[in-house]
Amino acid sequence: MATKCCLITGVTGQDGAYLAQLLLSKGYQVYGAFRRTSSVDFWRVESLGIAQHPLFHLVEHDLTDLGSSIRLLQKTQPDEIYNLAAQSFVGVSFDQPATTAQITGLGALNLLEAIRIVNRDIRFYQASTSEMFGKVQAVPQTETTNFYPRSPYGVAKLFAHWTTINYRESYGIFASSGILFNHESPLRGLEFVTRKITDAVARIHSGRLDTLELGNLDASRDWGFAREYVEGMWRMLQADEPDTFVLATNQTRTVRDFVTLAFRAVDVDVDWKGSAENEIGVDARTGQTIVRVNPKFYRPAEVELLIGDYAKAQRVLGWEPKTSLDELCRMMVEADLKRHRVDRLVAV
Ligand code: NDP
Ligand code: GDR
Repeated sequence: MATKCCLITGVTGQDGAYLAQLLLSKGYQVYGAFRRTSSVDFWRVESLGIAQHPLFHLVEHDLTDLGSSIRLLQKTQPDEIYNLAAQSFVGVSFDQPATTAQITGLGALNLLEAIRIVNRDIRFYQASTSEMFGKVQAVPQTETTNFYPRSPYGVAKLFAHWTTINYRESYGIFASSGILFNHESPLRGLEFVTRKITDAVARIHSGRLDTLELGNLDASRDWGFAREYVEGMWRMLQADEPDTFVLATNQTRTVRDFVTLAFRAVDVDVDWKGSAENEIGVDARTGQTIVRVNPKFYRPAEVELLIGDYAKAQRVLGWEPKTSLDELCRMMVEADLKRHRVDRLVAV
């Protein structure tokens, strides 16, 4: 069988790096698209050891430019496209709603238009999100739960999600949408809450930081391991039919729980005191305040509770999550300790 060729947008991001590694291991020719900036950073693909792989090619692409998408498809002639590029930080989307709509919403439309124009046989994966569920309509959330996005990011992703379904139904394009719940890893960006926490734990542990400041500690998320989720993306494009699938763990924990877990990985127990804006986390042994709420990290509208039902993905794709949140959190703390040159994890 001829070597398959794929195009991954957002290859410099967390999922892009893991997916590129997975598809290279399956023998794919991988084109990784990145956007031009004055100082592009390929640290993730470098840390996975794939930057120099003979089947890995980096290509410049502006997601907001239809012409750029058309030329990219003509040049790379992929069998599969994974659209992972986005302005993906929910918090920033409140300050940059129009930019978010252009990249995260219209970017997907541009790629689908390019497929329609260049080659309708290309299979397309859209990185949809549990943020589209937003204000809780039902728990756990499934492929049929009503959407109620609570941020410009969620609204833009919902546009891209329905556009994907529309191109599937209108033009017969194999366009699938993965509604992925939060997934994390040592490659997660520092602005997202899990990595912000594990990085701070490593810095507090090595004496380089006194206190971790966070926003809403009550938000509950369904957190899984990113490496397992990119496998689910690939399986969606190998299925017999294009469709929509939830990938999740069916477990939910608060931000506060994640902080407690992360400190436990360095043998620190956190006592929680006070409430709302005055809540603090104290090192149970030393009495030192190590966590504080800072309302500047609150969002204008919050998604309070996410928990996903992945039964359809399990049934149709044979996909299921394997890594527990305890294991994931420990893996992330360990990686951050290493980065901060503290190489010994205190036994729990
Ligand atoms: P990241 O934020 O780590 O990566 C986003 C990628 O998009 C980066 O490569 C970034 O490039 C690129 N990008 C941003 N703006 C543009 C642009 N204008 N043109 C081209 N590329 C651009 O996200 P993740 O890897 O975590 O997520 C991958 C996708 O999955 C995203 O679409 C995200 O919204 C979605 N998603 C993520 C979930 C998660 O929990 N991780 C859950 C559900 C959906 P640069 O490096 O230059 O910034
Ligand atoms: P989210 O992830 O918004 O779910 O989007 P994030 O880690 O940013 O926030 C999760 C929850 O933690 C609360 N929170 C804080 N968040 C951040 N970033 N910083 C803080 O200091 C802080 N304090 C509390 C947030 O309010 C929120 O409730 C992620 C992204 O990867 C999206 O691209 C993806 O679509 C969704 O996950 C599923």
